Amino acid sequence: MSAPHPAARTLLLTGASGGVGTLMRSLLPRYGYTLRLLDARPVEGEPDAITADLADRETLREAVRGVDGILHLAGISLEAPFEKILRANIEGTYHLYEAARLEGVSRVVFASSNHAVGYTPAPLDGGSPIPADTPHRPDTFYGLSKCFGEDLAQLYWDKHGLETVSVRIGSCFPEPTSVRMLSIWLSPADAARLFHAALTAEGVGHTVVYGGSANTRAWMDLSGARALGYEPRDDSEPYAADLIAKEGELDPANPAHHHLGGPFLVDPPIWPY
Ligand code: 15L
Repeated sequence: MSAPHPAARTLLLTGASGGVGTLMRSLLPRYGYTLRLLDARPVEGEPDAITADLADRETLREAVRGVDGILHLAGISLEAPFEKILRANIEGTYHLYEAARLEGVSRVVFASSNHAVGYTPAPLDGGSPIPADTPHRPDTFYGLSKCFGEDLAQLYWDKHGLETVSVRIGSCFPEPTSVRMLSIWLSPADAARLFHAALTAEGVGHTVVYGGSANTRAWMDLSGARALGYEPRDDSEPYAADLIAKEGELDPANPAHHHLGGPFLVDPPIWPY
C-alpha cells in the first residue's frame, strides 16, 4: 500500500453514510487519509461528521476548506424523478465544485457510473471491453446526471485548473449479487485501491475511467484506471457458478441483459440487478 501523495492527506468524503461511503469509511484510512465526513443524513457512530445538504453553500464552503482532496459520492444512486435528480445530483455537484474552486481544492474524485453510458451494448460475446471514450449514452435521469458531472469536471479543469478523476463505477457491493454484476463488479477493497490511485496520480487533468475489479467476464476497459496506478486484485468469477445456477446465463435478446446499464434500461428497473 503506497503512501498518499502529499497533496491528498485530508480527504472530504461526501455521501459518507451511503453504501459506498460506508465501505470507504473503513477502508480509506488504511491508506493514510484523515477523513472529513459529510452527508445529508447523520453518519452513524461519527459524531464529528458534517450533516448538511449540498445546497447549503455556506456549510459546504467550510467543509471543503483546507482539504487536500474530495471523494464525491453524495447524491441519489438510483433512478428517481427528474426534479429530485436535478436537485441532489446536478445542482448538488455544481455546488460542490463551486465550493472547491472558491477554496482552492486541487483534486476531486467524482463517483460517476456505468449508467452514464448505460445504453452502450455489452460485449456479451466476449468482445472487447467498452472503452472510456465511448460516447455518453445515459440510460436514466440518474445516468444523465453522471454525464453532467463528468462534463462539469471537464469544465472546471479547462477553465479553473481543478483536477478530477471521474470513476464510472460498475457495481460496488461486498459481493456480486447477479449474473450481470459478474461483469461490472468493483469489490470494496479494489474501490479503495482505485480511489487512492485517482487521488494520488500525477497530472490527471480530467480523466474518465471505469471502476471495476479484475473480473474474468469484464465488460469495462480498465486500461485508464491502470494507467493511474490502479492494480485490481479481485475477480467475481468464484461467484459465477452459483449466480448462473440461480438466474441462468444472460440472454442477448433481452435489452436489460445486453446493454451495460442492464435493468436501468427497463422502467421500472428489474431487481436484482
Ligand atoms: C449504480 O450506479 C448504482 O449507484 C448502484 O446502486 C448499482 O445499481 C450500479 O449502478 C449497477 O449498475 O449495478
